[in-house]
Amino acid sequence: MRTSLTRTVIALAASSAVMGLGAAPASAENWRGSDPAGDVMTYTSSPEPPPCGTFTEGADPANHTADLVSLAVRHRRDTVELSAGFRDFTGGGQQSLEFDVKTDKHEFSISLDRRRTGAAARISVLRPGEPSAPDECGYYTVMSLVDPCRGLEADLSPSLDVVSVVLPRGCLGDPRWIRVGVQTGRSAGEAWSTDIWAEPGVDTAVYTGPYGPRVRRG
Ligand SMILES: [Ca+2]
Repeated sequence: MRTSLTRTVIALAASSAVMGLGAAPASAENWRGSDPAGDVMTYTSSPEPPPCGTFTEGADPANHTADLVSLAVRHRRDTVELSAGFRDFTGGGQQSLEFDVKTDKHEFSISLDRRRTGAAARISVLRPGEPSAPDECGYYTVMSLVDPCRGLEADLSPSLDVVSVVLPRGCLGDPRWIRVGVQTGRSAGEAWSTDIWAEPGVDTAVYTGPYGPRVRRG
């Protein structure tokens, strides 16, 4: 189960700073993929009945602000640029966004966390560990190491409905190629709204990814 709860655990690991596959055709240095509009899912949890409570999943096609519509990757000589396009990124509210990056060496997660009270976002490069075995309720946890990355920058542009990050290739171990996925979560009252970029027909109920094709260094 890939839920906001799981991703929240990752965010907490990042904030503490102490905790710590598949082939695809080669492609050029730039790649851009689309994601359907109107496919935001909403999750609500209740503690009843114990011990696992109730977890309710629903569709929220009218949600604009958590609706990913594009993913773009530029793998340049010295930097990697990742951009996520939203249906409408205006408005405030707590929101998280993660670019999942698989390279020829490692997997990374570039995490942005915008607090409820401001537009500024915390941004981190994480190296996720293996998920724990699911507990009796099906939940698992993931410990992620925070990788220092000097030069990591993020740009949240509500007027363009785009969130982008730029980072030196060295922060990803100077990879020969990268594959990228993206997901976002946003608070919506008592619920948590999420969207995961995916090609049509691709299952998103996995721990990491799905990923786009390999994008080699330009
Ligand atoms: Ca979408």
